[in-house]
Amino acid sequence: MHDWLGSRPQFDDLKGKPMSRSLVIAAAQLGPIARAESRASVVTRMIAMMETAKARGAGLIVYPELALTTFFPRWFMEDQDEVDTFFETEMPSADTRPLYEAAGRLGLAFSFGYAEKTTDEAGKTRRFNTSVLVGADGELLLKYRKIHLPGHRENETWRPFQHLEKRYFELGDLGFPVAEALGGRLGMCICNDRRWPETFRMLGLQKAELVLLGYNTPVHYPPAPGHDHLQDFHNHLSMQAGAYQNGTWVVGVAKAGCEEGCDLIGGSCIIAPTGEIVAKCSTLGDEVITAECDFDRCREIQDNIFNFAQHRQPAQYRLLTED
Ligand code: CDT
Repeated sequence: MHDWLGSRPQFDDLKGKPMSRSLVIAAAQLGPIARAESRASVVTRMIAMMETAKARGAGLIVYPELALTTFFPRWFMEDQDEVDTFFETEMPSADTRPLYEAAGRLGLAFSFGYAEKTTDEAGKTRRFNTSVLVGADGELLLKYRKIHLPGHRENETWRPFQHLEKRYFELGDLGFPVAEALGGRLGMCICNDRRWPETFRMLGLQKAELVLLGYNTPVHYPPAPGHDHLQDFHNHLSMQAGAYQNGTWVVGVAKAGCEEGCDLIGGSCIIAPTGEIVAKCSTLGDEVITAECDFDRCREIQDNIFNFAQHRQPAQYRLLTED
């Protein structure tokens, strides 16, 4: 498709050439959200970041996991009605519609996470940790429900705070979908998913060119507190490896800072298919970073060192799918 590249492009050939499938992407890190902060207030913060992103030429803005509320799995709640106050039963809702309207006005696609409460065909109530990608026109382009739910189910009182995702959410039932959108091939995952190479490989096998992900990661990990100083390292290690080993852009976006007494890491960043971080947040508050992402750069990796068709040996990987 690119005459000037020849049939087997060398990396240097890309320098100085016009970029053909580029998208300016904004990562919109959110600072802490208090338990008492309303969704309307959070949406106002998100819209302010949309304006910043647009001023920097972005076509897509990416927000964190569970972006509309505080990270509620840190608390044990027996009363399901109380738990449900953190869930969305419709999207958009009266509270979130201004976000959709702002995106329409600015011509910006957007992605964010939220706690989704829904009813299936059999009338059963389902609760998921969900992310959506929405076009500027409000069209739902992609939906993902978190598969690797970390933490525990019961109240573990020895912990300084809980991590009850296994209690409040069920396993995502949509697999790891990808969509052709915004000029590229896009997939999503959510927070703990990024630590699992299988997540990125599932998306890589579908030729994803961009993976969007949000996270809420406490600095303190109660089962292994000796690893607390490694949280930022493990965050970037996982995402950079996922990007490189699958030749895909990765946009990782934190909810950061001291939220209800619990410190969350920041480090939101945009990672090139080579695994290099090309933009990174430097605060623990609301902060927008942007990078121009050329989807064609995925070829540098996907057609060469990680050309799956040429070099993968799936017959040798059977253990991966055996229970
Ligand atoms: N939100 C989320 O998945 N957080 C986890 C915390 C560590 S496991 C308790 C993460 O993987 O970052």
